[in-house]
Amino acid sequence: MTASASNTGDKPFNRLLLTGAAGGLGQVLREALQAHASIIRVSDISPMAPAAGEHEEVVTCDLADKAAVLALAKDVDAIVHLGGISTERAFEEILEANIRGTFHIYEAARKEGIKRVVFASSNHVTGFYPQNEEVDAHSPRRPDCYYGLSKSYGEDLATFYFHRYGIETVSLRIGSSFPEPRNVRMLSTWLSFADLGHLVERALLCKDVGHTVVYGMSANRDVWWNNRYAAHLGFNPQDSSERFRAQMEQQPKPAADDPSAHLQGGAFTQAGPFGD
Ligand code: NAI
Ligand code: 15L
Repeated sequence: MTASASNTGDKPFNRLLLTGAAGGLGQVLREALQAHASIIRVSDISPMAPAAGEHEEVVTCDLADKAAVLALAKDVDAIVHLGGISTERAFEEILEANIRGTFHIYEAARKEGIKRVVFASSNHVTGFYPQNEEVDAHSPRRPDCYYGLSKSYGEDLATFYFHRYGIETVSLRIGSSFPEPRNVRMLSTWLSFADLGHLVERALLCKDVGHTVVYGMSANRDVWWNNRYAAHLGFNPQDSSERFRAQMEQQPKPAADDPSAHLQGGAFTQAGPFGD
């Protein structure tokens, strides 16, 4: 277990840092992480709502600000890094929040002696695979946009900081984590909030992960990803998108050449260009 040497409580960690805590998944994990740490330091560039709970510390921080991120990680035992831009945008925006921001997180981990990071990567690291091809953590990456490239770089940072400094990471290539799937594509990519909570728990508590890459998906009927190289995590999703199938299949079908119908990354594969 990656626990604080100074932790004397009955929870595995004394203090966890959660970035992106004001976002959709941040809100979910603020609640779910309570079981694992005495204090959660919840951080975002945006205002936090609801305000700090009893076992939370709220710190407003721009991930692009290196000094601020170093201060943010003080006295932290592990980091769940969700913060950043979560869809496709112009490269310059992605550069600041995601590329520099994730570098700052790893530098802060190095300087503060933090040995475990859970990194919210994305299925868009491999978005240019066709939907009829099975992909696993060893498949060559095919990022489908600047956003996907930034997540791919985040995974490279994780590998480097493990080999160079012994900082372990579980990179979660999250599919589509929302209360419910929103379209037919998400019947394959959906990750329920309950399964997300379980996945993050395994990513924090599992021993000897080195740098493990795992796809974040529920136990859906038709999946494109195989987690054979992450079996040691013990991630055992319980939900399935199947109960939403009839409802999703009532939506108008995308045209045959629409990327949502044949590429794993769907619409992300066609975003941009920006600023022409
Ligand atoms: P979100 O967009 O709701 O939350 C991201 C949070 O990061 C926001 O609250 C935003 O204010 C914050 N942020 C953006 N730029 C920042 C900066 N410069 N400094 C500090 N904070 C900044 O996204 P969501 O859905 O909660 O996703 C969380 C993470 O999981 C993201 O990294 C996203 O890329 C990743 N992910 C999410 C998926 C999903 O289906 N929800 C799928 C794949 C990956
Ligand atoms: C992501 O990486 C995004 O953060 C999220 O908003 C979804 O669009 C998801 O991928 C997806 O592929 O559905």
